[in-house]
Formats: sequence, structure tokens, C-alpha cells
Amino acid sequence: MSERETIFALASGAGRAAIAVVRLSGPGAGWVLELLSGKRRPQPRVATVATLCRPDTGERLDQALLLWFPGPASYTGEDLAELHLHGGRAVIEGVLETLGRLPGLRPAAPGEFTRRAFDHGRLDLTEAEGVIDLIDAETEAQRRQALAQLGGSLGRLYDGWRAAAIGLLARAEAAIDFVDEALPADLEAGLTPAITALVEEIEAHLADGRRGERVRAGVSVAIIGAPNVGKSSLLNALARREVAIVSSRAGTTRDVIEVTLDLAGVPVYLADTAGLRQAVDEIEDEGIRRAIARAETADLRLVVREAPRWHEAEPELAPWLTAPGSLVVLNKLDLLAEEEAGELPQELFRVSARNGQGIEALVAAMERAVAELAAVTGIPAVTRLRHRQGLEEAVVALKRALASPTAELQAEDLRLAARALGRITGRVDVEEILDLIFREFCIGK
Ligand SMILES: Nc1nc2c(ncn2[C@@H]2O[C@H](COP(=O)(O)OP(=O)(O)OP(=O)(O)O)[C@@H](O)[C@H]2O)c(=O)[nH]1
Ligand SMILES: [Mg+2]
Repeated sequence: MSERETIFALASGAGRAAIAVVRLSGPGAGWVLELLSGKRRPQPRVATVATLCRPDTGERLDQALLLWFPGPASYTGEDLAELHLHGGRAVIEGVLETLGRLPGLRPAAPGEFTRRAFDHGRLDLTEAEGVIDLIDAETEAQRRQALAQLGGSLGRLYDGWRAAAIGLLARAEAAIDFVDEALPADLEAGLTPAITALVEEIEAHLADGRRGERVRAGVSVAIIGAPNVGKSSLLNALARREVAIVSSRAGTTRDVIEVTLDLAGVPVYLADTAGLRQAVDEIEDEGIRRAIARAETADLRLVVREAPRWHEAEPELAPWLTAPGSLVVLNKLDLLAEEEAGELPQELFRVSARNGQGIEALVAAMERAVAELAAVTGIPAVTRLRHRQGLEEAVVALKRALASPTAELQAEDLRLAARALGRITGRVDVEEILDLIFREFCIGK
């Protein structure tokens, strides 16, 4: 590898703050610390106060805290320095401008610090993705999952499977060498069950109902029902603010209106939709089409009906009432006298969007359903489509290996399986996927 440039970037958020952190990585990091502070580089990993000055004019830039992490035991695996500055705009600009004028230094590209960490073997690709997810995490479940991934739980699992596939490949290749002789019985006998066992293990991991991907991407919930039953009122009650327009006119909501909730630590996209009925105009017709599309793709549905009319048939709603993932909600409970309310089916959710009755129980049920869909158990789950595709590719190759007519073809399929698994953690031909992954990063990470 040719001598790398030293990169620098503001690692903390943009805008005025108490502290701003500028990070430098590369061979010149230690030299920069000495140049700006006018002192020998500080002791490794010990915070040291220093006055930073422009090297050309001697003008003071800031009273800062310096951290020095000599490579290779740093985040990037290279010499790394952090300047903890006062977070004022002029301080940050003065320091960045000064760094930009120094020879061998340049601003970092998005994700470049983590890319260097990967290049130096400090992280595998799943761990690097864990870093992105942790930065993006907005809920508790997302944080937990990202931390586990960053800690290497997924990487270890996939690397283990890759090692198993390579072990099988070695055995298959041994079989090729024995082609003219009697194959040692244990070699031949052991291979098929071992491949089958690996297939089963990977398939069990894939059959997780997309729990991990849901934690990252969120769970979608659609509110559907006839016009005027109180869908928008329910959305507002659940969101605890007036998001959607409520009116006594049937057909008020035309478009899909979405709010984000945090339920059981998982982001939930709750969508209010147009009431389902025979549309009276073109716009309503389009709204109803969107409502149905949303209901079809949602992970969960709140099917809303009016409590006083719960026994009336609603043909438009019939298929949704019994569909898996549907929670039937009887709204406007406040319109019923107590004894009438007592006659309602107890298994349905009885609420009043107007006075809040029953909303808490509905939220609790939604939380249980969301937790089931996006359970964050101790077991690592598939968190990205990229991983899912690699695992599926490996399973296809392993299954082909089971049916291979010759030892040579079997070996080739096992090699493909190992490569598909290796690509997930970045062990083989990774170049083409690297750019894609690191592009998701922000500058300074
Ligand atoms: N008494 C009572 N009235 C309610 C309740 N929820 C909603 N309403 C009233 O029912 C009417 C319709 O409410 P919306 O929330 O606009 O109903 P919607 O289902 O969104 O209607 P569309 O958007 O037209 O499909 C309004 O007058 C609300 O004030 C409730 O729990 N109790
Ligand atoms: Mg509405």
C-alpha cells in the first residue's frame, strides 16, 4: 500500500455546540499535533490541554484538548488524533482551514475513517455496518441491535459458516484426489450430512420473519375502515397530537397520512387512510386505491369500526377483519350506555378516540404485536438485505452441491457457497461492494 494521505474531518455535528471534535488519521497525525500545539505529541490515550496556533502566523486558534492514538491500536488502525475544540463556528473553521493548508493533509470523504479501519482489519463489513446503524439508531431496539452487530456477533456467525463451507470444500477436494481409489468411507459418508446440517442452520437463521430488518427499517401499521368511523381521530389519539384533519363529513381523509411512533423500542410508521366505500369522485377513488395498497403491504392493520354499529355487515371490510395482523378496533365507545358497551365482543378492542378510553390497552396490544414482528432476542437476526442475499446465495450453492453428479462440480459449488458467505463480512472480492457500503456514512466517521 502506498503511503496514505492524512485525512481530517469534523467528527461531531455541524453547528454551534459546547465542544467540537476534529479527527485526523494517517501518517501525519502526530506531526500535526506537534505543529499546532508547539509541544511534543502528548502521551497516548491521555487527554492533554494545549493552545493551538496557526503555524504560519502564530495566531491562536483555540484552547483545546488533544488525544493521541498511535496506530495500529487505533480506530482506523493508523496514527489517529482528536482535537476537542470549543464548538464555535469560527474556531472550527479556523482549525479546518489551517489543516487544509498543511502538506499531505486533505478532508476525509464520507465513511473514510471507517473504511480505513476496514482496510486495516480493525472491523469486518458487518461491524462497519453496525457503526452506521448505531449512528442512525433512533430507538432502543435499533441501538441494541447495532451495538451487537458492531460487537461482531453477526460477523462471527457468518465467518463461522464460511469456515464450515471451506472445511467441506477441503473434504470435497480430497475426494477428487481419491477418484481412482476407494474413497475413505468416513470422508464420503460425512460430507452429505455435514452440508445438509449447514444448509439447515443457515435456513433457520433466514427464517426469522425479517425481525432484524424490521428493527432497522421499522414496522408499518395501517389504519383502515369505512368513512367517518374515526380513523383520523384514532391516529391523532395514538400520536398524541392533531396530525390528521377530523370532521363529521364522510370522506375527509383522501391521502395516506403517516406518523412515526416508538413502540417497544421499534420505529412504527402508523398510516391513516381514506375511508373504504364506493368513491364519489376521482380523488376519493385514488385515495381508496392508496388505502388498500397500504393495507396490503402493512405489517399490521387497525381495522376500525363504530361500536354502536359493530354487528352490521361491512362487506368492504370483511377480508381485512380476519386477515392475520389485523387488530379490530371498535371506536366511539362513549356513544354507548354502560350496559350496551358490556355486550360488545370482549376480544375486540373497545376504544373512544374522543375521550381516550381503551387507547392504553390498544397501545399495549400494538406493542406486543410489534415486539413479536421485530423481536430483539439475544440471537442475532439478519439485519440487511445484503446479508440475506449472500446467505440465500450460499444456500442455493450448498443445495446444488448436495445434488452434484461429480466431485469436481460439488467442490465448485462449495467454493461458491464459501465465497457468498465471505462477501458478507468482506473476506473475498469485496472491492465492488465497498463503495456502496461506505457511501452510507457521514463525513468524519
Ligand atoms: N363520539 C365520538 N365521536 C368520534 C370519535 N372518534 C371520532 N369521532 C367523530 O367522528 C367523526 C369522524 O371522525 P374522523 O376521525 O374524521 O373519521 P375518519 O374515519 O377519519 O373519516 P374519513 O377520513 O372521512 O374516512 C368526527 O366528527 C369525529 O369527531 C369517538 O371516539 N367518539
Ligand atoms: Mg379521516
